[in-house]
Amino acid sequence: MFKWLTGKPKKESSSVIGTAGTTPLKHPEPSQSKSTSEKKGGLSSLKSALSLTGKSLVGSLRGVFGDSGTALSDEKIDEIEETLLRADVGLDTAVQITDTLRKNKNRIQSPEALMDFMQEEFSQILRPYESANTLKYDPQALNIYIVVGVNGAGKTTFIGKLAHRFIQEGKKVVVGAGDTFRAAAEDQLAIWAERAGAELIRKDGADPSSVIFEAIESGKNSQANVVILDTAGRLQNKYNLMEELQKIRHVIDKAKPEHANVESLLVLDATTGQNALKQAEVFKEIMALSGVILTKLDGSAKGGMILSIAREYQLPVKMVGVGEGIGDLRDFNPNEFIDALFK
Ligand SMILES: Nc1nc2c(ncn2[C@@H]2O[C@H](COP(=O)(O)OP(=O)(O)OP(=O)(O)O)[C@@H](O)[C@H]2O)c(=O)[nH]1
Ligand SMILES: [Mg+2]
Repeated sequence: MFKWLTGKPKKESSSVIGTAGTTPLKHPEPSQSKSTSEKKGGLSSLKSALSLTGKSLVGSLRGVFGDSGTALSDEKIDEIEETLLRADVGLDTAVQITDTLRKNKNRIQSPEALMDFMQEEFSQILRPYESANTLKYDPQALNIYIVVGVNGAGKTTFIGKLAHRFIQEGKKVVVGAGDTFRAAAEDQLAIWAERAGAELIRKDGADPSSVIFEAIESGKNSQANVVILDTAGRLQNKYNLMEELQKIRHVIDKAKPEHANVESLLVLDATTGQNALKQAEVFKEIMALSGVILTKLDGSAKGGMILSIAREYQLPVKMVGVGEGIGDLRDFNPNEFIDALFK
């Protein structure tokens, strides 16, 4: 999916460096439908979003195990590895889990024991990131969130949801339309900003850095609590992307006030599986990331990638998108994730 060019970057920036896989390249207006949380109530939507993953993973693992009292053969352990891969647990992580399983196979005599083992393995992988899983917010500072990711991943939608959440909490929010490559992107953010009640800074067709500079200036002048910055996901190649993001980071460092909390958030589309993991690798190489926002978990049976994001890329998942509505954003909590999968 990523077709990196190694040569000199081209000026023209309309082509796509990567897309979020199966997501059609449309730029819709924010969904007017009620959010999943409004329909189903509270935290249950993380659980319902993950129910596809949980059902398929737990169902398949039980199926592979067969009857209680039988021992786990090497063939069965291979099948378990395949089951993990199908749930989008990356290869290295799946191999690590099944290697441990092989060493412990004598004490695992029932499907229940296998589930307990899996839960323990999953929580060991996610535990080191537990404290990093919350989105950092400093009430004494200007909180600046820069949102990056390939096109279609869900950046603009996430920004709308995050702005809404902060505004619901009584915070003052500025959003900066740093994706200046196409007017529709700015229009889309404008609709979200209006719905959320955030101030919008846009300068159609201008250099993204100048928009970002102005958004931070505006945040400082109006004593806002939060500035959220949208960026383009469709740069020509890795070199362009790196140049652009470095420029943006430089501007943020110059413009930010003395007391600032700056977080770089990578948005990944859960439905794109291994392709999203590849994107994590590339963006991590390009810039320091604070964590991942995993979107479209509502439409995916592939929540297993959360494990690989943590273990292979040492990135905490901070929040998850569970629908297209403005309220469809959840904090990510490792224990809740494991509960949703196995209970
Ligand atoms: N089901 C579902 N759809 C989502 C979620 N988040 C975003 N989407 C949809 O994904 C599509 C792309 O979202 P955008 O927010 O435009 O993605 P983007 O990363 O800003 O894309 P570019 O501006 O092209 O770089 C839209 O149709 C959104 O409604 C989610 O959590 N669940
Ligand atoms: Mg966008």
